[in-house]
Amino acid sequence: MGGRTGCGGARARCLAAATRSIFVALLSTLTLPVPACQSPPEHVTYSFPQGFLWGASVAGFQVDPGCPTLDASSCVDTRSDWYVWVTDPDLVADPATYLSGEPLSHGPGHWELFEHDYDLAKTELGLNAFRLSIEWSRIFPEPTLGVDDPEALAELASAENLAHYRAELTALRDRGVTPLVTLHHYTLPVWLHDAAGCHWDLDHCSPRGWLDREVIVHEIAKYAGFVARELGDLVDLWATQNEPFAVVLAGYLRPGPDRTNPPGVSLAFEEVKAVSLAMIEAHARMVDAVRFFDVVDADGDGRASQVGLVFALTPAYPADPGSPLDQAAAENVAYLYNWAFLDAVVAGSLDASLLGTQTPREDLADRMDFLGINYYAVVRVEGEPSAVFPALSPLSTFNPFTLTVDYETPSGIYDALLLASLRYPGLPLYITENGTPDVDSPDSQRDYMATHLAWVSRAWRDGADVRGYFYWSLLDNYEWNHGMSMRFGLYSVDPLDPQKTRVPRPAAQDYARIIRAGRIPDDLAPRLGP
Ligand code: IFM
Repeated sequence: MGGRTGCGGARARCLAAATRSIFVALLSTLTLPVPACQSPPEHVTYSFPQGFLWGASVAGFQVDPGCPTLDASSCVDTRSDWYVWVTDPDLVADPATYLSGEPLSHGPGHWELFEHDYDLAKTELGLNAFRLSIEWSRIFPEPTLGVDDPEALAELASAENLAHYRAELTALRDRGVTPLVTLHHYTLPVWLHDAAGCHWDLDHCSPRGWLDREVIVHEIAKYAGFVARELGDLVDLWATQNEPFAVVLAGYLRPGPDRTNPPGVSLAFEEVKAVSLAMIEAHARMVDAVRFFDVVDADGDGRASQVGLVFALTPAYPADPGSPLDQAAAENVAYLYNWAFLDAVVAGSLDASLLGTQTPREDLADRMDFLGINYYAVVRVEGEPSAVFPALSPLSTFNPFTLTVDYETPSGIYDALLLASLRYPGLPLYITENGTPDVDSPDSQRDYMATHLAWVSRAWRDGADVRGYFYWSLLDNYEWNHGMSMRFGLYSVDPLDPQKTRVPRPAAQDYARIIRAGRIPDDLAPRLGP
């Protein structure tokens, strides 16, 4: 196993670069002008804190379909906007949606095979935690509009699907695996979002998803509270939303080949900011609802619930570290892509117009018990002398459409953890996703995992309160608009295999060894380059 890029082989230089990056970060509104070195020092024993959560992550829409024997009517949820998005022939035919057209039946069928998957998770990998999502449209296939009383909501809920989730969560608990439940992982019920109608004609479509701000904030809080009431005896760790910024960016600002979320439109900046604000408010109201309704301490730690948000935290570096324009632009990217949203949900400091000035909002503050960080990439930024899109923000002194996204910088996970620690002291952190689709080149997934984990360990040693790591993903799954063409699984699943057999990749064995040892065994530990 080798680190992908070395840092000159000098331990002192590595440490100096890391330390410098932290202090410069602190002094410059918490962005990183200089990337930390690429490989951790060789001598470090990569260990992890006591009680560390070792997990893997999945999302319902991505893993549930494709059941070997169950009828598609129970295996596939046809009531979500994403179902419409990936199956509507006109949407699939529109090049602007970048949809693969892959049938959902090619998915790994976790809805049916969950007991088997949790056996693998426990007995083969040794996981003590697992992140899954509950699908809103499975709980409430029909509208809940105008119904606020929990007993009346219970009448509307799908008893069958609630029983299914209870069985899944019980299967985890029975195996001694702590569930972390995401309540909103991209999908909305069709009765709140007409994905096709809004893609073709946003002005006249109905319902309008995140654009119907008051409706959606109210309804998602009701849904979150209902799930917490029904399943809170099995769950203590809740994430309100997954990667809200991706919903805003790929759904409402700039859908593109990398990701399109429904409705896949490019709105005026004012409307984009309104969507972002809706998601911020939704988070706060969901937290209130979960805290109110989850009254059972499932794991006996004295707390019935801990509620956080999962965010793709992206460190930003100047393309030319010596250029003041690039440095300023990198700070602005860090603010607009990360902190503007996170400051609102963590501290209740809201900058709704993205002017760079924040106003306290009491009803948003103190709504984060932890931050889930999804780490995949860093960005490198070239600066402009003035705002490229003043109507978006005076801070847009960079072109958001031509940023260089770099997926090959494992030290970015360290920077993400340290930056979050410095900005939000005392807030527990989890890596809720980290993984690579590059699974079939020899050792790349193994290399990826060991190197990123080494940096997580290093971040912990340097003071980050990181409490768990969830690999993305347990299984090959339906990667949104890409279908099954991007595979992230520790277990491969052939989309055309009628049995959907799970076959471990070599990284699965590595992960099991790391978990068993509670550290990265020496033969797996990344080495410095020449
Ligand atoms: O598959 C996705 C997941 O749903 C959200 N985070 C990124 C993953 C890989 O693209």
